[in-house]
Amino acid sequence: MRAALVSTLVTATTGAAVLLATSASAGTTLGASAAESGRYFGTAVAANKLSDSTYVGILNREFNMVTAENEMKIDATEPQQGQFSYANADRIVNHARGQGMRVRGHTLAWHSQQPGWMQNMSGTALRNAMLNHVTQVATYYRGKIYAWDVVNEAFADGSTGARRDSNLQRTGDDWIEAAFRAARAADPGAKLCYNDYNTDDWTHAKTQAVYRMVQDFKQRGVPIDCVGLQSHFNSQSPVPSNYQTTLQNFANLGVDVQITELDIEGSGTAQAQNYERVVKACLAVTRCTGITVWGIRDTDSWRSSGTPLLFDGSGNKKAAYTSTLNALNSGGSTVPTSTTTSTTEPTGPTTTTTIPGPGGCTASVSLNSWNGGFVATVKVTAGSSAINGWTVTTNLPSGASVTNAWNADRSGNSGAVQWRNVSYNGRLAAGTSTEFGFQGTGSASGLTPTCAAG
Ligand code: 9MR
Repeated sequence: MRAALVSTLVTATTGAAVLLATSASAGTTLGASAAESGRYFGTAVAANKLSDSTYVGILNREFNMVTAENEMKIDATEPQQGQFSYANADRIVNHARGQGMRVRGHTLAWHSQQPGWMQNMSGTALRNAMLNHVTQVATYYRGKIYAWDVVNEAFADGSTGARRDSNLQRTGDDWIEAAFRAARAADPGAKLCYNDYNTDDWTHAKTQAVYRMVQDFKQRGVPIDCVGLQSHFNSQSPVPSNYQTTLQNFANLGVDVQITELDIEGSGTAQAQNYERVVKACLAVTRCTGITVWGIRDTDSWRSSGTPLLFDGSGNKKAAYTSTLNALNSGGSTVPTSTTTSTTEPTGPTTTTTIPGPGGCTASVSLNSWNGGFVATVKVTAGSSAINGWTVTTNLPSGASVTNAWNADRSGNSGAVQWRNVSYNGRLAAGTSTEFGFQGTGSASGLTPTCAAG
């Protein structure tokens, strides 16, 4: 059930109009309640449980984001070098999309769950094999993934703040940024995340090390859009008192923050209160855009003996479910969403403008049409922060196709066409613009471009 929305048009300090939505009534499921503040609520899904009706009933009712628990890992998708296997991952992606849920991709490059052939590789051969894997898998799922965990768990635990030793790390420190660049090239529309555990406590050396890497990537223009905090908690690793500080500090680097694998061992009121703290911390941080729990029922968990999830083994809602739902319904910051306004002048060009949140970009199109063809000029404008690159998506109506383009790299020529900046027009200072254009056949009326920075 979607609550009615009360919309307020406000003017941000930059002068850009931002549409804020406020909830007028509480949601009754995790996904619907999270959506009221512009967030998602997701779960890890195992393909072999999609035939379990209790499991699927809860999945379809409560969640609006899905992560494949194991099916998109390297050993699953490339079991033999160069032979890709997507059947189980596709079952999850197709189920999610069929239910209108989005998908987080997990994971393209990781020291663990490598197929045997990759475990035995090193040096340039491994680097190339890793980049080929990233490219192939991200290309196969292009347009279907909301966010990719491009690199998972690349930092060591403990007090050193060093990279984790692995065959991938031994190919050179730049393996992480190389993976991100390959992922961006393969799927410019997906948000690209770095994902790790034990990065929840702001004072930990590992948290600081990941923070410095993300800061460095942003400064050098390495494409990164989000940081995933896995957030596996138990008595040895409790929810830290500075958890919200950690989320906020990452967000302040200009990336989204996502809680990607949440589970909290325990039971009863104590567990319920811990879930409430985590949810409220996310809601307090504007760029904390969603929460994923690592499984549905306690019996589905990788740590089932710790009963760390929101539903018991029979699928009943636990106290932790209720506290999570109540926390989602308690208000909090609203994630700035891109909103679209459109004006049509019957005799002149059509102009459509997308208004971004801070740090994003807008795209507007001016269309000159004739019977059977058109020229579109697209203006890309940075939001309230400078951007290092942009990707614009234009959904062409059926029958329309692109014949010629300038000032942008293109993928596709019909349907959802994606446009990526070229070398000379990716960097835009706050509020400044650049233009690219294309010519096509058919009709492009009603074109509403969207823009993603990064
Ligand atoms: O939940 C996953 C479990 O089924 C697998 O056996 C395990 C193998 O590595 O991976 C689990 O998921 C992990 C995730 O991919 C990365 N972060 C830690 C998760 C829990 O181990």
